[in-house]
Amino acid sequence: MQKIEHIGIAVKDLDASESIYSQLLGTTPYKRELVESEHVMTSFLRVGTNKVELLQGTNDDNAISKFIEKRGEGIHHIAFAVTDIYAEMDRLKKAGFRLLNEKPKKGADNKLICFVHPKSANGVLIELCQEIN
Ligand code: CMX
Repeated sequence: MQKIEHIGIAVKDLDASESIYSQLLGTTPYKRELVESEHVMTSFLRVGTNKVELLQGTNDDNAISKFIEKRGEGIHHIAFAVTDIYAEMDRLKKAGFRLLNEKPKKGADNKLICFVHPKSANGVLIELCQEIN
């Protein structure tokens, strides 16, 4: 894996959190993007070569709202950049990690993504992401 690409933070109110993280990081979000398949609205801020992704659920039944209901707002996942997501998925599967996707799917910010179950990684939801060229 190359580096931490972004850290995903589950929030209740995207407008309010954009304001908090803009102040905190001294920058403004460079994009908002709806991930329709996941029912989440995302907002991205750059911090050096990494990013912070703020996530808010857009309906009553999505991973972010469920997470907040159970655990409150906070760090939802850590995403690692990979150059060959198929090879990494194969490597992790063979090593016994529980992948949440059979095949990579289209994620926010022009990425192919795959999640690894938090029970496989000491309680942390892991995302693999590969830039789509
Ligand atoms: N980080 C750490 N632990 C988490 C978690 C997270 N983000 N989400 C859930 N969990 C915990 C639950 O609290 C639960 O813990 P306990 O058993 O100790 O109570 C455990 O994981 C398993 O929960 P589950 O009932 O099997 O599964 P859930 O229905 O809670 O779903 C998960 C959890 C990770 C499988 C599901 O959220 C998922 O498939 N996530 C991937 C997709 C996603 O997160 N999409 C939103 C982001 C999209 C984007 O970045 O664009």
